[in-house]
Amino acid sequence: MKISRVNLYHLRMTLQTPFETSFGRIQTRDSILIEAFEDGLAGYGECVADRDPGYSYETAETAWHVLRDFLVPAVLGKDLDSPAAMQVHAKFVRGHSMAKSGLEMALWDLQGKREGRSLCEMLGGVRTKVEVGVSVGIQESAQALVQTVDGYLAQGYSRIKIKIKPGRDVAEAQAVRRAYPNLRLQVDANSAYSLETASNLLPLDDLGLLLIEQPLAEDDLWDHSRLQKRFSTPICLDESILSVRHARQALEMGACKIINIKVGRVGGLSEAIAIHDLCQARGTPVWCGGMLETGVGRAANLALASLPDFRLPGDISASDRYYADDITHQRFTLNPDSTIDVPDGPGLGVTIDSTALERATLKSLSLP
Ligand code: NPQ
Ligand code: MG
Repeated sequence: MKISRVNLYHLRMTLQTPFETSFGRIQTRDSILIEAFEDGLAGYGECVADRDPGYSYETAETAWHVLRDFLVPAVLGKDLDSPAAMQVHAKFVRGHSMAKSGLEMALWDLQGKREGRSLCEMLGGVRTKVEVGVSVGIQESAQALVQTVDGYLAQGYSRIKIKIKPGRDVAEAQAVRRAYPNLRLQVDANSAYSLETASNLLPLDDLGLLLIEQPLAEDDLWDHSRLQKRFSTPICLDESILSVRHARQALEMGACKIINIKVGRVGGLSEAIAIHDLCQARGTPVWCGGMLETGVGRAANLALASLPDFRLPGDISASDRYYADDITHQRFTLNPDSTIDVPDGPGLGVTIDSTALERATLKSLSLP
């Protein structure tokens, strides 16, 4: 394929409810939509960098800069054998995974539309619907948390993840466990602990959690391996796994027993698949993480989660969990069995609602 034009849109969308994690609380979500053209056909990709560098060092502004000044110029007019071939041209850019991932996604969508194949089909997906759960932000109190969880269970979600931070951890998880003895429950600390402070989390080991996600710093595989030895609950790494190399080293070190795969964090769908394939070969389960995506990124997550080694429910909630006003015509809804259907249209299987896109756009740019 040969890309002749790329449009970038910096978006800001209002969340249904504020979302609080150990790194902060947000009411609106920024992202960048990438629109790549070949012969009048457009493909779309989502860059999940947010306004603030809380989850990772990337922000919508750094991604905009890197896309505009380096990544897009590096692929415009080049003959690309495949969407993944874009990574060869992007190799001179160190890091900036979310920026790369958004551009790669647009090429996958474009190729799928050109060939009339769904992303699920292109990636080798084996499911028409995938199991999902909901990620619940930090609430006012443990009691408020139980009430919020109650609401999501009533909507049909059968797996709950709660966000934790120091001082808002064991009591919260215990309260949810007491209220729902058989619930599939997991916690996510987003790197809020050290090896020392993580000792406070030892009571979690008695709660039958599916996993404990990213308790320690993202650049600290070694201490995660020491911590995993003290817990029988599997540790799952999110922020620490930036490539298939990190995944292999984490598994060989015993730093985790489960891996959360996010397309943006690992630099694109091709790297996400490589991590999936490694984990499948080594008997390690993976699951699809979430970044409060619009319908574009959500469609990609659903296709990715249809691969065989995605054996735990994804953080891929229905559209209405996050946005009242999404930028795709398609809205993803929860089935009664806590699944969401994998899109089967060409490419991502979504179309852009241009009036909704206009409402969400802070600025746009056309290249060249
Ligand atoms: C996680 N996601 O698994 C992330 C964290 C997260 C669904 O829990 C703006 C940008 C807000 C990135 C909120 C979920 C975010 C964000 C949470 C990432 O760790
Ligand atoms: Mg996480």
